[in-house]
Amino acid sequence: MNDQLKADIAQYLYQAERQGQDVDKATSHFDTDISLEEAYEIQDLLLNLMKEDGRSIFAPKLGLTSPGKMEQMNVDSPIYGYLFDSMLEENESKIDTNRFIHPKIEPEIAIVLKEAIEPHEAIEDIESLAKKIDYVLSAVEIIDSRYIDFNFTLGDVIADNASSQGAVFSDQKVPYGAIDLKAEKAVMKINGQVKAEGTGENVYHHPLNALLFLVKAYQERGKSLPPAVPIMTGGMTQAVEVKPGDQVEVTYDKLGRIAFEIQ
Ligand code: OOG
Ligand code: MG
Repeated sequence: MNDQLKADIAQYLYQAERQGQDVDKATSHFDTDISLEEAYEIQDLLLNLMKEDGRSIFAPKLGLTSPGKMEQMNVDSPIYGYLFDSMLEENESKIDTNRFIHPKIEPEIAIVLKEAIEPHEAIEDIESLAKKIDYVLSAVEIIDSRYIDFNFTLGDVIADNASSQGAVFSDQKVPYGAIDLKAEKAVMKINGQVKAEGTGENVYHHPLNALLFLVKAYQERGKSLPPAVPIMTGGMTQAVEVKPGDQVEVTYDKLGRIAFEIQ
């Protein structure tokens, strides 16, 4: 794929996001395959366009880490993308979804590192990764693919910044090691009805395995993984659609409750 096509795809996705207008997946619209490497290059171009608007990156995030979600979206690998500070929403608030096309919510476990993980550090397993962790917290991501009906290939969704558009974090920080992340359960209710539930085990068998995937992807690309920001490890359940008026409540066994109203 030539550089012009990468720039055109980034611009196509940028305009869709700015205008809140869903579009055909890039691989169909531009009649091209997108390899994983090309997809992350396009994602970088898209992030640059968003930064030129004055928006700043808040934290990286993982996606498609649960076997259930991989199956739902018909893909076979986790991915990563970025939350911008403009995407952060308050817990216990009303969330204006005007900027969204077709929001869906997913409960997540987020992990905060004590110190950066550099490209050449030897982090081979979750035991060595655990030593780098400061604390964990609950999150609810509000995703919003720019693609019609969330219909995409792996290359498409990576290029589209992993469907990022919103996130709510709990302010309850739980020391890593104080709870069993694999067993931690989230129950997601909309208007009082349970819509989805799942545990940390759904996140790549353990949220730390998901984070390890990100560490490896970053190290392969010579990037340093930042400390002190919550890194979402991916949905613990399938994503569920929300609409204005919905009251969302997600309770976790040990992590903090997250609730908000969709407007
Ligand atoms: C891609 C984003 C997936 C997650 O937690 O799995 C994601 C999508 O499903 O649109 O953020
Ligand atoms: Mg997510």
